[in-house]
Amino acid sequence: MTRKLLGLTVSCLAALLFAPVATATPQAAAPVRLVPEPSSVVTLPGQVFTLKSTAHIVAPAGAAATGQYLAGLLRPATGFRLPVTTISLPEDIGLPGDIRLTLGGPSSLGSEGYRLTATPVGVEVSANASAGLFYGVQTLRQLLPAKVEAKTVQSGPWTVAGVTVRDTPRYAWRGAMLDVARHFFPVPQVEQYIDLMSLYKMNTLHLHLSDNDGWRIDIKSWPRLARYGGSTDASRGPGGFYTQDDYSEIVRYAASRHVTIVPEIDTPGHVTAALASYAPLNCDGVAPPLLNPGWSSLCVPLEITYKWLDDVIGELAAITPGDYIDIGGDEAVNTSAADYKYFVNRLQAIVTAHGKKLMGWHQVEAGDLAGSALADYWGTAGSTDDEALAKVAQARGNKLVLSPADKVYLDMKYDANTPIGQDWAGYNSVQDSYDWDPATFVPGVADDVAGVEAPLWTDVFPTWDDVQFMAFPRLPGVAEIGWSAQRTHSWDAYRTRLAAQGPRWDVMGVKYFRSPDVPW
Ligand code: TNX
Repeated sequence: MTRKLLGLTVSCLAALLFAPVATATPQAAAPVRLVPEPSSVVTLPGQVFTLKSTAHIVAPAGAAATGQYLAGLLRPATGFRLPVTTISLPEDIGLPGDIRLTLGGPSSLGSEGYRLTATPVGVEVSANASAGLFYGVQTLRQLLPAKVEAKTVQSGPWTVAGVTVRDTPRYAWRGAMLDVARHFFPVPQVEQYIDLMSLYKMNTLHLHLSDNDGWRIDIKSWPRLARYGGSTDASRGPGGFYTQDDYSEIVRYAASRHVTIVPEIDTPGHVTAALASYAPLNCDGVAPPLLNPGWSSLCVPLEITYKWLDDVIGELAAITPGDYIDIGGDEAVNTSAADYKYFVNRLQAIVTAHGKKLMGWHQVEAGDLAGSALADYWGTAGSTDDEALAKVAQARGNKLVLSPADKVYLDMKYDANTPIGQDWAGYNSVQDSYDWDPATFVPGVADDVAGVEAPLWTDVFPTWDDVQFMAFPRLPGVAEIGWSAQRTHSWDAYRTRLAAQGPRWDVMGVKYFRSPDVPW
C-alpha cells in the first residue's frame, strides 16, 4: 500500500500513525447476496472489512451529497459519528478503515455504473457520476448486516465481505408506478416507496395522479379538482391530495435518491373526478356525482377541454423537472376511435408546448406521436393487438417501457390463496415477476425497449400495509430485470439472494409477503 504523506496535516498524520493496524484477521462476514445481481462480483476469500467508530467517509466535493446520504444511512444503527470529509489531496486514499467515494472511473461505467472494493483496509466506491456512487452505496448497504437498517443503535460488528464489484445497468429505465388516485397515500409513504426502490437501484417513479375515484394534485387555476375531486377514494374514504409544495417535496426527495418522477394525468378516460368537479367539462354541461360508476370520457369536441388541459399540464410541467408528462390514454372505452386520435394529437401539442415529452399507456400509439414519445406497454404475453401497437411505436422510434400485466402488475394476487388483489391477468407469483426477459417479451422490439416498470394499481388496496404486501417481494425482481445482465439470470440463484432481503425488511418494518417460493 503506498500513501502520500507529503502535505498531510499533523493531526491527520497522528491519526494515521495511531489508527488501528488493519489486519486480515478474519471476522465473519455475511455471504455476498445482492439484489440486483451486479455485472461482476469477485470475492476476496478471508478478507473482511469492519466498519469502526473511528471511520470517516471521504468524499470529494462532487460526491459530498452521496457521502452525507451514506453517513445518514449508517449513523442510526452503528451509533458512529462517521464524519464526512472532503480531503482532496492528490492520490490521497484516506486512512485505514475509511469509506472512500471517488469520482472518476473508466468511461465504460457510464453515468450509473460503479466499482466497489472492500478489503480489511477500507472500502472504496468509484464512479463517473454521483448516480453511480449512489448505486455503489446501495451495494455497500446490502453487504452490511441487515440490522444496519435499524433506527436505533445496534451492536456490531459491522462487517463487509472482502469483494470487488464492477456493475453497470442493463436498462436506463427502471421504474415503478404507484396509483395514488384510487387510494391516496401521503408524502411520507411515497418517500418510503422511493427509498425502497432506490435500495434496488430503480430510478423512475411514475405517479398515477388522477382517475375516476380521485384527483390528487392541486391545480391552482382549477382548485375544485383537488378539493372536491380529491375528497374521496375507491373505498368512499376521505381521499386527499398533494399541494404543489407536497409534490415538489416528493420530486426533491426523489432527486436526492436519483429517482425521476413522471406524473400521470389519465385522459381521455378515467376522468370522473375531474368531470364531477367542473360541470363545463361535460358534453351536457352536467357534472356527474363523485364515484359515478362506469366508464368516463372527457368531452373531445368541447374547446374548454383543451383550455383546461393546457392549464393542468402547464402547472404540472412547471413543477416537474423530468422530461416526461404521462397522459394515460388507457381504456378509453367511452371515446370513439376518431375522437381518441384527435384528442391525443391535441394533447401532444399541449405537452410539447410546455417543454415536455409525451408518455402514455401503449394505446396512445393510436395518435400521431412524435419520435420522442414513450409508450408504457401493459399487454400480456402474445396479445396481438397490443403487439401491433408496439410495432407502431417501433416504426416511429418511440421507446417502450415494459409493464406486462401478466408479469409485473403488482396488484395481481400471488396465487389463489392471496387474501387481497386482482386476478384478471392471472396470478403473478414471485417467480413470474422475475422470470422473463424484456428483450423477448414482445417479439421483434428488443432494441426499442427503454426498460421496465412495475405498476401498483390500488383499486382494491386502501392501506399502506396492502401496498407493501403486494410490492414485496416482487418489486426487487422487476428491479433486477431492469438492472442485471441477462447472463446473470437464474431463478434459483435469485430466490436465495432475495431471501437475504427478508431480515432487512424485518428490521425496516416492511410488511412483505413471505412467499413459499422463497427460502427465507
Ligand atoms: C387496468 S392497466 C387499468 C387500471 C386498473 C388495473 C387494475 C391500465 C393501463 N389500466 O386502470 O387499475 O387494470 O388491475
